[in-house]
Amino acid sequence: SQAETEMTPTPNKTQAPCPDTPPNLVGVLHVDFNSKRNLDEVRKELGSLLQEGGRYKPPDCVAKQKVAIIIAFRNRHEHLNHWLHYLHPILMRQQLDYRVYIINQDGEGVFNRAKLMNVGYVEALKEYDFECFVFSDIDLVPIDDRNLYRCFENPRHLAVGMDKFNFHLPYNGFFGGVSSLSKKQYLKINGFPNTYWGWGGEDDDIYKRIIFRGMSISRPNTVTGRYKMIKHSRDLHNEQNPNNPGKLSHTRQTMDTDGINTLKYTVKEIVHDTLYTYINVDIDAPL
Ligand code: UD2
Ligand code: MN
Repeated sequence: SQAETEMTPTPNKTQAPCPDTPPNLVGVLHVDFNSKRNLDEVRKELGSLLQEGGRYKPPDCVAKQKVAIIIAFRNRHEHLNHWLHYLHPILMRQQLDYRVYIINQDGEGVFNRAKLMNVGYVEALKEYDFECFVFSDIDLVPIDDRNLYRCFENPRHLAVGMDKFNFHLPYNGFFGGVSSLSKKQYLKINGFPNTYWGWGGEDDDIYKRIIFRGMSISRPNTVTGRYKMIKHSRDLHNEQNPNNPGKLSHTRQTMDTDGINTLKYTVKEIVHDTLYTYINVDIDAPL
């Protein structure tokens, strides 16, 4: 009848899953930090392709994973502009359903990269059902878009070859720079430590947690895993902490009581910019 015809749903609009290998990757990229970029330029360039909050979904297929990109941040605006300019197009070509979180440490206290990453994990999950978390420094840009910002069978270390280390791993257990963990992998290690204030050690603690929980490290190959780091000096209030290396001999004991299960912080502001979600957070840092 007439009524039934009208009720018939429009032909199957369900999208197919995106292919295993994204079809539009280009491989080796040209990355250059010499020219300055400002945020408005990057907004003009990429804003129309993104949803508010620095969010993207492939338009014509269902992404393999929902990925939160989490960056610990304070006072690195020039780096942020470069990072956004280079990473958004790469992540789009990788056909991810992703969103970028800039976790800003409020105030002038001692910086704490790993604790900020924990905050990013919790806050991102309040917004969307992410299954994968990529934790990145703000100053690292991959020079090959085949280095997928996704999660794998094991926790992944993505920043395998950095220009500052002559494109080689500085040591076997190196886990710094950029890494990815699925929600399940992250919870298995009780997240990251909250107690590594200042520079150094937190990445090694995370590595140990992963090994102690019986997992291994997945890595891209040394060609795909190449990165450029924007040259910088050590920031104010992120001095190398001489107490951090010693803590590493206790990770096996401390990991159960220092992590996502003991995380405390206060969100002061959330801003949904076109290019990213900015979360300003008080993490009770010592001065
Ligand atoms: C190395 C590791 C990094 C981390 C750190 C020790 C590499 C490429 N990365 O980085 O993952 O393990 O050693 O803690 O080897 N940040 C700010 N504002 C600040 C201070 C830090 O935004 O005032 C953020 C920013 O995202 C930065 C990251 O923290 O990229 C790491 O700090 P860094 O770049 O000063 O340390 P670096 O390059 O030695
Ligand atoms: Mn750096």
